[in-house]
Amino acid sequence: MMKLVSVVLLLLAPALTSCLPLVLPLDCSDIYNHDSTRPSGVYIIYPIEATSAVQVYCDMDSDGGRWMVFQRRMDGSLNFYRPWDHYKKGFGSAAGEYWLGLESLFHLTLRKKYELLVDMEDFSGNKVFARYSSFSIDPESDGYKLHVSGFTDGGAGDSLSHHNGQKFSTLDKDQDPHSDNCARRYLGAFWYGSGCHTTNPNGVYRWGADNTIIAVGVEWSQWKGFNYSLKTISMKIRPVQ
Ligand SMILES: [Ca+2]
Repeated sequence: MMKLVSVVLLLLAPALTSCLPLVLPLDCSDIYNHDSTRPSGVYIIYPIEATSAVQVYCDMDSDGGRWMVFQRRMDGSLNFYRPWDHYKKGFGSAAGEYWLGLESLFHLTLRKKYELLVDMEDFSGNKVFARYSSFSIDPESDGYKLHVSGFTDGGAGDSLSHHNGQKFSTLDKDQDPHSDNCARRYLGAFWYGSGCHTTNPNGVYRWGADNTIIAVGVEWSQWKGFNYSLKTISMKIRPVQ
């Protein structure tokens, strides 16, 4: 009997799978390409496989849209000083502050070539950006090492190239080449380098200029220095066309 059931299921398998929607969006670009009138907002994507549904914020406005936000600070409502497991799996809400997760990022950049846009704003309403024509990360077995290149200046200057080639570090997993634990020293989590950081987007949310503790804020040093914590910053990727 079991054998018969197995055979019947086997014969039915192609018919069953053809009933499922075949194209699950991998990223915001897939959503845009399916319907270019979709506005910026929260969407469900499937970065790893059909069971990997996750909410993300899609920026359909900046420079042609299609951007998938993987990191966003905007109001200080969420604590970003978190351990490895949180940065691996992701945390927060796509409607507000969040981190998508390193495992999803790895799978995405494995499947497509991506570019990176970093948008930021200070507390005076000034907005700038930095753009990189190539962005990818390695698997966890290689420490989710960052590969970023092809800088274009949108007024922010280049604070990310220092981090190229570095592994990701958190308060409980020091993979940075500095003798100290950069995540603990600067109260964040990032691809810290030999000098720890030139940008600390997952640092402590502070309201603008604050030099009480050096370089622990949400900083992009080439624009505002090490003692100015930004009002907003978001890191977003889209496939290179
Ligand atoms: Ca270290």
